[in-house]
Amino acid sequence: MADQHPHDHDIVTRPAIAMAGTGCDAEQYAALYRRSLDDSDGFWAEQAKRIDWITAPTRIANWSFDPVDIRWFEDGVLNICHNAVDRHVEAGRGDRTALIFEPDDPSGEVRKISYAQLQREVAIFANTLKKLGVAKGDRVTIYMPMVPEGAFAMLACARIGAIHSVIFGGFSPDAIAGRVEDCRSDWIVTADEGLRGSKRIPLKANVDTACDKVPVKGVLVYRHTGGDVAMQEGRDHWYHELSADVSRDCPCEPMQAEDPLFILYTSGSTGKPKGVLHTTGGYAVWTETTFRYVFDYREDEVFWCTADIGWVTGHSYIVYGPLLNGATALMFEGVPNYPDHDRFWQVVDKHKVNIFYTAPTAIRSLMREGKDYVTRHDLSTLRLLGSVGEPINPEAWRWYYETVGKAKIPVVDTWWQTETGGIMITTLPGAHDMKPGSAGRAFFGIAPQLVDGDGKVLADEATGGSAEGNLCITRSWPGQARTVYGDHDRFVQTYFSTYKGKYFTGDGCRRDDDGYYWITGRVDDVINVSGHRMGTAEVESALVLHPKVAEAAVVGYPHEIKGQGIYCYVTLNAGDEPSEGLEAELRQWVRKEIGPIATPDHIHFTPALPKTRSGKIMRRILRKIAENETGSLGDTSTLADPAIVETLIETRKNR
Ligand code: 6R9
Repeated sequence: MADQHPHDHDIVTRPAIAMAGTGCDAEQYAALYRRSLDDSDGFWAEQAKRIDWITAPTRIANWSFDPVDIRWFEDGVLNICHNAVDRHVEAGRGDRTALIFEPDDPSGEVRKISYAQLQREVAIFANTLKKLGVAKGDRVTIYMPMVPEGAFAMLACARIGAIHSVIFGGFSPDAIAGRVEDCRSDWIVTADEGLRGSKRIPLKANVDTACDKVPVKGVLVYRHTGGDVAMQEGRDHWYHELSADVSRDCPCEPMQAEDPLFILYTSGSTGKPKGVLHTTGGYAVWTETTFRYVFDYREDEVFWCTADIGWVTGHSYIVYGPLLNGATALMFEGVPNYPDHDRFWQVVDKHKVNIFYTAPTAIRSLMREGKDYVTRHDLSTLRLLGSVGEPINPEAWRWYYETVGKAKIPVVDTWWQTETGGIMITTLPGAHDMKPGSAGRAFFGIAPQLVDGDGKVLADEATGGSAEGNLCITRSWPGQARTVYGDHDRFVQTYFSTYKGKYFTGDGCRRDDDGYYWITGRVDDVINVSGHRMGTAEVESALVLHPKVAEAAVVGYPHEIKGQGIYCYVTLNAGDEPSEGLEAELRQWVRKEIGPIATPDHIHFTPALPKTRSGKIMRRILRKIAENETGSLGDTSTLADPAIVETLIETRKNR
């Protein structure tokens, strides 16, 4: 009872919901959770039965966190595309809508793609990739706008056993080049342009710039806006031309459960982004099962996850999770505030959305515009709301619950990561009361543990009780990432070396007496800006590439809308002077190097950075100054030059 917190008892009783869907009630949760830990193999063998296997697995879990070697269902053979697409058609459900496409322009053409059409489109896409020369095991980079063809491309790769690496359409040419090079991808699938909030995004032009640095064998270009693009003879192909005469039949390649499915780059606390690798069988079981239980899906419902397919949330809950369940998923090309701040709610009514899954940053930015944008819409089809990507502050939670959900429908706050493949901590809509600001309880098979800096166990499911510490997971689950592509040592170092034998999430967390987890944010040098995960080191590397910058230190600070903002301390080379012009230039510079999501909020020029005598930048102090909490700087005795701190406080930006 030592670590009780005032919010622990803010309970919102779950609205009574009839268990008509795929979810479970409180009693079932308790029994299933118990079994998932006590008889893990039995539990997962049973969940895996909802997947169509070419050869059913007999070995279920086979993993070790020391040394790190993770395998699930390893003698099973399957194809995830068959499971997400074909089997629904074979079961006579081909007429059911798989994807609804809502374009950026509200008066543009809506597309409804049935499972039968999806099967045809994916087969054609797969044959087009083959025609280009793509073979099993090849890495295919996908840099697409939010259009169904992005999902077709992913599923087509899965169908033929190629490994997809999707890059968010907001990333820069340099970011593309780095990722293409890292996984040695010979092929890129892109579109002429993307469209967001009526702005055109030059996707193909960005790919061209990337390919000047890192050449590839082939670029497949989907014509979306019809904008002008340059096509390079021999390398670039229009999708509509290359696909025109391919066969409509394409068999699904039998894959071993542990064959790679995709690589997704994500930020860590140091250096360049890591290519997190997910494999086939475990990821299929995990996304199928989490979607099923967390969203309590019912036949014919429309599920809308507002993420981009360039992030893991889009992979798991626009494409794989919903389609594995035979659900109808909405894909939205646009942004929440175009043409106006009620676009989300307009789309909910237009497509009769039942389950809506978005990020706290979107909720906060819409909340700021006032309730009227929400209340002028009916929203009566909504049955469940979800949140993901960052901690949701209780105020935003209440607005979401009361204003959008009319205090009648449950909210699930789902904690998970690129590395976890799917949802790990959440309440289940038919099983649990909610606590605004808490992600909730451990999902089936998940064993969270809170440890202190020395690795001492403070609380877990076995000990119970409340404590705050660093969040580890002590046993593997099917959707866990298996490695960092091409660099298993880095995988081991990053996730399994801080606390030997445990997976360390990088997040701080509190557990309360009711077994609810409250994520407190990252404890490493990773920041979360509008739900986009970014390493401060990435922004620093971009800054020091500028010829006038000598050194840079980047920290996050609380930002009302974005969750965290980007605060950069910059020292210039001798002879270069700070100016407003240079400040603007550096902002542009980072945008260009990484992408618009990394645009610094504040650039603070300083003659020097506070360092220890051994030369380590004291980030703790820089964070405090950026947070405007200069009254509590803590111990500054190890500083080489304490005077610099006074200067920084006087000249700080975020007042
Ligand atoms: C799915 C996704 C992972 C990091 C994670 C944590 C933060 C995600 C959260 C949350 C509090 C939630 N995070 N969901 N924090 N409550 N419901 O976002 O993956 O982009 O890899 O980010 O996001 O800090 O460690 P990813």
